[in-house]
Amino acid sequence: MKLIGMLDSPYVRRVAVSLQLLGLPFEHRSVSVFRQFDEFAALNPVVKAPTLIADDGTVLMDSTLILDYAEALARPRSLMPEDPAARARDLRLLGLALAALEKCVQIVYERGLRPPEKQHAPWVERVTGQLQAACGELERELERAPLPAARDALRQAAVTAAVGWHFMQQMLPELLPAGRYPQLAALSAAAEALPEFQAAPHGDGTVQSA
Ligand SMILES: N[C@@H](CCC(=O)N[C@@H](CS)C(=O)NCC(=O)O)C(=O)O
Repeated sequence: MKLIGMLDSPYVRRVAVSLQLLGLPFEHRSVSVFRQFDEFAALNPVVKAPTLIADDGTVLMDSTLILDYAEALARPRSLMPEDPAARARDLRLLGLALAALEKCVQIVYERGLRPPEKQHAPWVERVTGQLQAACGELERELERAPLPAARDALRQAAVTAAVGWHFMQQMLPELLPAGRYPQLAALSAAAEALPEFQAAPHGDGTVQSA
């Protein structure tokens, strides 16, 4: 199967790291949704990263849906807990991490894609508050019970929180001072040292399988 999209997208990166952890071989093509719009559109006319082209040619998009498919392929290997209570907690953590990422990307697009005179301060303020609320909740959850960051115990919630924190620190460090979020910073540092993260570094490179 083929994973399309750049590793500067946290959504592409969480899929790239997860496919490796699940033991699923894939080819990565680093195509930009902005600079290579036409090339991307030839693979997926909707131009959403990540896009996954399955071995039978099915074109999937949205990282969470792609990971659902990957989990089905990898069974019995999984990055999600089976136990309903443990699963509910991981889903809560995932919801918080994905909400934070959505808000971060909204701010990045507002700043990067809109001309300054068309930026709407009340909207940016609202989204910034939501971003900080999601990271604050996530930090409190990790204080209460940290997520294991050891390679063999790593779950999807940890992959996404770690990829997400690293991305947010690259993009909006001034809105999320690392000292205020020590649990997230520690999880991210431990995860970034793992081979599957190092094989898929944030940026414009291609996954070098771990
Ligand atoms: N909920 C989606 C978000 C994906 C997303 O927004 N990807 C961005 C790149 S970071 C993208 O495709 N942007 C181009 C666009 O939306 O037009 C997911 O989890 O995959």
